[in-house]
Amino acid sequence: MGEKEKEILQRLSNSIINLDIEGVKQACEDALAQGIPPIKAVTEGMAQGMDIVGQKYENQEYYLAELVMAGEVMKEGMKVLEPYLKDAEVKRLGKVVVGTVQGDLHDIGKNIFATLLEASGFDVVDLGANVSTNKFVEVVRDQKPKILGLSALLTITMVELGNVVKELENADLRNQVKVIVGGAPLTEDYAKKIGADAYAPDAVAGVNICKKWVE
Ligand code: B12
Repeated sequence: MGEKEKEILQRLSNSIINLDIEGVKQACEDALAQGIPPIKAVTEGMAQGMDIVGQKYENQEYYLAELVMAGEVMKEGMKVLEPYLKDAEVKRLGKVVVGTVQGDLHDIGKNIFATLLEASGFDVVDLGANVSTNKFVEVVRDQKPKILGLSALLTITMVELGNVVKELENADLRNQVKVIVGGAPLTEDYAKKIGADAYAPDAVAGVNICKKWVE
């Protein structure tokens, strides 16, 4: 990696940490101008900053207001990068429904997953955050996606992932759809335990699993 590239990735991360909207927009534009792949600007730039914001929150250096701001700053950066993430002409790979489970408002990671899926040629139906189990079941029944992607960021909402899987079983829909789960508190073991088909530690790995499934 060149010095210039390193500097821009660092600036992307720092802009998130410093809650600097103008800085993040500028850094995203510089990343594009420098030919840094937009996905790299997300995963090795802004997402790194978001991790540090999380640590600062844990250490009580940052409070809820800073968390909210960091989320907003990342969204502004995503707005700059998104057109370029979606630009590529790619073959269509099928439908994926995504959403964050009930009681959980975290949607930044889920949005990145959705954006990367679209960039890879999937048709994404994004149900947003705080999505009820019934809603997921209904949409799987009506829209018949190949894949359902569920996100949970809180230890108290992780259980909802298992509830969705169970309700899909009860509705006789479980064998029609692959279920992939993601979000910071999850583990491979947990995903297995609740009967999901896969877990991914990050959005890129998640998209790669989805691609394998439809090959
Ligand atoms: C930003 C943020 C918020 C923002 C969310 C804004 C938004 N629109 O999303 C706001 C301020 C709203 C918020 C609120 C709260 N938050 Co908060 N938040 C965060 C923070 C700092 C970053 C999360 C984030 O966006 N990370 C960046 C993205 C890119 O990472 P990610 O979500 O993990 O996603 C990646 C992967 O996990 C994966 N992925 C995610 N989903 C999926 C899905 C699939 C299918 C796949 C394949 C992959 C995948 O791909 C992504 C990219 O690679 C985290 C700390 C942290 N480091 O995680 C705390 C954190 C998650 N929050 C926490 C808490 C406690 C809360 C609150 C309860 C605070 C409060 N006291 O009110 C509330 C709960 C609100 C609610 N009901 O949901 C705790 C959770 C602790 C726990 N174990 O349960 C954390 C861990 C902070 C901490 N260390 O204490 N939060």
